[in-house]
Amino acid sequence: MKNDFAAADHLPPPRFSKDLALIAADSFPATMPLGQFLFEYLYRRGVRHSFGVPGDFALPTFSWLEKSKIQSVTMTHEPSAGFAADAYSRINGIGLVCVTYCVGGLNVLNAIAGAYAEKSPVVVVSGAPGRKDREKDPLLHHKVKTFETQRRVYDEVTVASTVLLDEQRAASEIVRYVEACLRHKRPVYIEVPHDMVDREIPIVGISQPEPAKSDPHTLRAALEETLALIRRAKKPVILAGVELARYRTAGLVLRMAERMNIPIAADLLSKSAIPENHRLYIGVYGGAMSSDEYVRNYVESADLVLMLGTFITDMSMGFYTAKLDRHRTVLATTERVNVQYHRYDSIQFREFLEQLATARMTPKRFRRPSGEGLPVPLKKNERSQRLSMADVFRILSLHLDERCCVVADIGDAIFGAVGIRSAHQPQFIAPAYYMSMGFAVPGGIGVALAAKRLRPYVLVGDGAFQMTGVEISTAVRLGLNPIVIVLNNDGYGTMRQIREGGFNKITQWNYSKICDLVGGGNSVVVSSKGEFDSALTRAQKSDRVFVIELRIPRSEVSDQLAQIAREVRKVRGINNS
Ligand SMILES: Cc1ncc(C[n+]2csc(CCOP(=O)(O)OP(=O)(O)O)c2C)c(N)n1
Ligand SMILES: [Mg+2]
Repeated sequence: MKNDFAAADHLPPPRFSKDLALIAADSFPATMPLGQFLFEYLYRRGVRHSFGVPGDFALPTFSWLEKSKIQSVTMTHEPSAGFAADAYSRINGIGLVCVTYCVGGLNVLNAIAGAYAEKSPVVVVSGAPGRKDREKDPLLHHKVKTFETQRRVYDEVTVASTVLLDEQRAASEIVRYVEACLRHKRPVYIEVPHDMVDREIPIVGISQPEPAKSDPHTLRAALEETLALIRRAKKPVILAGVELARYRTAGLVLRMAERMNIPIAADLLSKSAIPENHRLYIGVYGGAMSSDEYVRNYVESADLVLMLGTFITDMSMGFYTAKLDRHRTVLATTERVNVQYHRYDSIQFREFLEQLATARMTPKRFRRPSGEGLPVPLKKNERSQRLSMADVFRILSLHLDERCCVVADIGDAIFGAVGIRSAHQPQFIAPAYYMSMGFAVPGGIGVALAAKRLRPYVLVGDGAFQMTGVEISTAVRLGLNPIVIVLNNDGYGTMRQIREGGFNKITQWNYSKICDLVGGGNSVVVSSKGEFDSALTRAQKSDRVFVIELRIPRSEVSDQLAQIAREVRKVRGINNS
């Protein structure tokens, strides 16, 4: 199944090669300096950029990085390096963060925790005190409790963590950890003591990754039960999940949907995993946070919901307002397959999808109402009107096409983005489950480096911008051209919706001055629909960083945020009057 991109031709193929000869032990010299092998192996597995900040314990490692074919990008602050690497990995198939011990490693921890939660394959390489330094347990700078502290902390946010203290095992450890990252689509941690990185290590003990296989009986039983349900269903729907993007299996699901003529909805995490201009795509489902009533009604009245690769999270399911009862659902993920009340383990997700995609089935009756969900063009007499949040997403949608990637931060930037719908197929990337603020500006840098043909459209609230917005400086230095849309509603709008308080106040910045500060890019301040529309046209013509500050009244929120906030207040018993 090497060609599932032909159908879902909207993400570049993962850069990591499936050609195992490239990573066979005999394709390397018999010995290599550890640092050289580390970055050569990562390069052969598809890493082209590294994001980080150096420090003295990491300098020898950074020197090897600089000599390698991987481009090292120094960021303003480690959290940004983590967010950039996370966004990069989602598109590229693998990414890399290089930092120094504890002050760097612990600084980037939150972003890596997000990558773990949302299944983004990031390799974290941290410089560290030397093997010799550790002998008498001295008080070295950057040490917290013991020399093991950072690795132990990382155990919680990675699938595997190691300290390379043994020359004999270093090569096989590197291979094992990088392969684990690729297999599980989750971060791994490799700590490199500064006195190890120049040592010659034998390139031995490298075993090829074995493709996992389903148990054939379990697979057959799960398929038979699923296919029987599909055959009986009069109104089935597919709820495409985020794992389809991570495991590059959206093409298989599209093939299945097309053969069976079954409509497809996405959720907030998987938005854009299925091309949104596909004839079977109906919109984003998330209970009360759905993109529109049509998709909400369709999914809730379906007699079978095929959830494929779906993470069922509180926010993406509209804070417990989604209606997806087990008696009318199949939930298949990389971890298990649940068919109604039955659970099947030992099934490979891809094999399950491959078999569904080729199973015989009479096509269902479905036809999407034409023009449903598409944005209404901007009329002349509206242009002088003030922007509402719904208009922000509507006008943006009118400008988006397949060369755009919307990168949304937390706040109304992400909730309102549920309503983005274009006649074309832009990409969408956001930390929609872990929901850490500060993701989008650095994330835009990761996107731009991972896929040159995509221009990032960064949507960021004023609060989130104050966390990592200065990262625009890196975009200017690298000659990238993200369009950064700052939704300035004077503070923490999302929090205000849930609970009012002085703690939601932040300093009003003059956001458009950021270009003066960092020495590049253009900026503009807008508050009407026409001004926003014209600013987007100007930004699209410019090949530089372009910052658009949107002045939004404090009272303006998207319908999706209003709904979510109402549910959160209800569940938590908050009276916000
Ligand atoms: C790192 C981090 N800190 C705190 C929060 C909690 N939080 C969620 S939304 C929000 C306010 C966001 O403000 P802003 O970026 O201005 O967006 P708005 O809600 O106004 O649209 C806060 C503080 C978070 N999600 N992440
Ligand atoms: Mg705000």
